[in-house]
Amino acid sequence: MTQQKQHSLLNRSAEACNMLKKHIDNNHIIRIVSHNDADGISAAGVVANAIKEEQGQFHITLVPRLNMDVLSDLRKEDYEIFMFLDMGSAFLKQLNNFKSDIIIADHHQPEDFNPDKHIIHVNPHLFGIDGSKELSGAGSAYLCIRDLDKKHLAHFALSGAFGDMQYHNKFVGMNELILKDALESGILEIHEGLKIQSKSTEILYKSLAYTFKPVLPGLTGDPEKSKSFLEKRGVSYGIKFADLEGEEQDILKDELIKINPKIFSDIYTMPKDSPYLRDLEDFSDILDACGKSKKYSLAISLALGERGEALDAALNIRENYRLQLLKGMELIRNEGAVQLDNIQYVYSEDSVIKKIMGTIISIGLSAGILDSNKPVFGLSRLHKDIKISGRTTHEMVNKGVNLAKALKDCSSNFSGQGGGHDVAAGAMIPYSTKDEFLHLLDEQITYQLNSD
Ligand SMILES: [Mn+2]
Repeated sequence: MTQQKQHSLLNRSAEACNMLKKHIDNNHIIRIVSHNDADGISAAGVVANAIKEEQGQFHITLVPRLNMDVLSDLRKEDYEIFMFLDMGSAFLKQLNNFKSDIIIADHHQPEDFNPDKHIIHVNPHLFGIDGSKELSGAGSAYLCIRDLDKKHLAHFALSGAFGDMQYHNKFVGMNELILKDALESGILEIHEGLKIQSKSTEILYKSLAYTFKPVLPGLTGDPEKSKSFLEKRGVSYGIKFADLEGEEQDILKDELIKINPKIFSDIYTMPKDSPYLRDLEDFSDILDACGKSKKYSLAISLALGERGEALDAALNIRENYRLQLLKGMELIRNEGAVQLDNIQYVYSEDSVIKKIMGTIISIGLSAGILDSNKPVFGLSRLHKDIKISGRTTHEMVNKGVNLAKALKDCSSNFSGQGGGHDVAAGAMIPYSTKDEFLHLLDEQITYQLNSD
């Protein structure tokens, strides 16, 4: 059954690949529109690299979200083919009005609509495959170029999967199939080790504080605590992990495993890349930081293999981004979330926090700073609107929670819009409806928890 579903998805991707190849061969510029997070940038990267290798041309735009404004601008553009990556499945009706060919490679809940033949829609959900665990947007995008003999680009798909938190001790489903491609190509290797961030390039106590995936409760997001933790155990905190004596490395390993056993696990590396990008999770993080900081051309350059000055600039941006995350963690540590019956929320008008709200509440949940028994919503005020990011755990999803549905239904009541995944979703509503919206959302989640 699983194989059959995967087979159907691969067939659909092969159709997309044919369409893409036809346009490359006709010297058409491939118009790529993708999401500005690690997954979307990896998706754009995998497709752009493939097109480049086939001597084709492309034009990429990264956007924080697809909406009517973006769509109506794109519709005026004169391209023979558009590719929507890590987005598009929620806009099938609108895209159906485009005159050009379109490839959608997405993994979010699709709109219930059958588009015409000029659209090839690649999305795991269409074939009964879970798009929140088994395939990322970059994964869907990779499948669209896989038949061009591109296994050496498969690691981009996994970088996207890491970015979208699809890795939980292992890759499953389509991600696992893609992992096999990446290993076969020889670009990617796996070995066991401590999964602490930037461990060969960053001072140890900072490495620990910056370790968000997996989290180290008590240390993640807190440099001071990380420093004293190391000091107490007699581990040199002021040098890089890679420079510790073997004995100190062993002590640290034992102590960190006590905090979170998942910290010692498989590490995915690209041995030939720069030490800063060698660890695929670092690579994914750096792309994410560039995207969230709106340094789009830099993100794309990195994805296309540029290093040197581009890498230096990206590292600076990541450093800045990490400091912003620390600020966000401090906020939720100090102030917590506002509690309603079955939901909790964090509200901010801070210009820095607003931009990374989704990430902050995700980490807050996994680090145990926020109560994981209630879905959490991050509310960021943007002039007249509020952007909402919702996050919950797979345990809550098993109990009936579906954030994509709750946010979609509730926001449409207030002429907003929303959607995403059961475990992570987003919405936009008018600011004036904030309190009523939260009340309805609380009711909706309560309803989801009580019905089955
Ligand atoms: Mn994605």
